[in-house]
Amino acid sequence: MKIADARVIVTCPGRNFVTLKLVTDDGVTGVGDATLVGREIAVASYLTEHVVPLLIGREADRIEDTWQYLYRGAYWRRGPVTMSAIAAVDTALWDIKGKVAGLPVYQLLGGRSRDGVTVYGHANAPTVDGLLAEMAHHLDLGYRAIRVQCGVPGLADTYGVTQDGAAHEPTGAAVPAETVWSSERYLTHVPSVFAQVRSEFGPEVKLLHDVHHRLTPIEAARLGKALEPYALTWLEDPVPAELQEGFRLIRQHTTTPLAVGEVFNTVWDCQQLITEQLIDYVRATVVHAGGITHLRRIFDLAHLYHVRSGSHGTTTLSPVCLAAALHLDVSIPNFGLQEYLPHTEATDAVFPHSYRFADGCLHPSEEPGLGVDIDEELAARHPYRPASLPVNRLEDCTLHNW
Ligand code: CS2
Ligand code: MG
Repeated sequence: MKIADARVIVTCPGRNFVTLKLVTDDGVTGVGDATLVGREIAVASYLTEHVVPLLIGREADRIEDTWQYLYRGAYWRRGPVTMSAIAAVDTALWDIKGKVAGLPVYQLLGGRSRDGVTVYGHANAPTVDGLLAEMAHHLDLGYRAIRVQCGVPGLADTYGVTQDGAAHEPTGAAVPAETVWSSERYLTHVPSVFAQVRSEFGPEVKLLHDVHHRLTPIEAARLGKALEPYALTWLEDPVPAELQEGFRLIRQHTTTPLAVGEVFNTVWDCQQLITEQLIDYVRATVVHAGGITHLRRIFDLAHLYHVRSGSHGTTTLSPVCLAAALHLDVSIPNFGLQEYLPHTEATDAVFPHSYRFADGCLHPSEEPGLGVDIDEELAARHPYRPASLPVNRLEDCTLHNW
């Protein structure tokens, strides 16, 4: 069974998505997400110009060989563009293999290790009162784990916070919006937010917080320590992770669990973090970490060091990525949590899928393959619109991490 056709589909049903659709000479299809928000066209052209010509005529069942062929064969390895392109091919080939086998992909990955995939949602608001209302709303929806983000007095914008509590996924204009940040104001305010959330909702609900790469290791150590009384499930991306050893300083000062990795592309980005047990959750996900094949490798290494999965799952990743992630989430031994922000109706219409949310869990599809597809006709009605993530500056205009 050979790959006979490969189509790169760019669509924007509310936000931009890049999808690869493979078709075999037997007419079996497979889909893979290749969305890299703010750099979508770079991946689309990498696929169209450099990968698709190599796929036509290849054996569709040789997933590992194709992965190695695209990774080693590129000579220029790693990086978000290359690994998102490889991820799309890998994911589509697993979809095909599941359909040919007549099994949902999680059965090919070793079957179920749990009944459902516990997810976390986002509660956010400019004020603590608004946040408490959003928390109550998410508990009513059935979430047992909730990420908490709140406005900071003195800052007009804060990562993860919208005026109406909607999900904070700010890809606006083609030219990035600019926000202003102060770590001092933030560090002063955040512990009091968690004090109020815990006193309002008690010890049961799992609480998470995303620092979004904005602190230095010693500032992160201070925050982690100040949050210890509130028993967070994780503190996410406390510092940029290029300097993996930077986490040693955080570990020296706090027992607050750490989660990192949504921007990781290969196991090399987190090898030291995992083998030195400097983190507790790795947040890499299918589309940016080389697909199901490579993400499983990352989780297998993590498992040896008591590190659990906590895959990225915002609406900047398509339903194809989420569907694929759920097959890994339900089968790996070291599952922790899966991020889940519902996509819009327009997006769900373009990407019909059969995973479902119930009682705080997502349940992967039982259909053969991944259980998701793309409606190409509908996708074509939503042309691409350039959109960038914001840029962040300190109060003295110094360029900082968004
Ligand atoms: C965030 C993301 O959900 C998260 O953990 O870090 O929303 C991130 O900001 C966006 O996906 C960037 O595209
Ligand atoms: Mg994050």
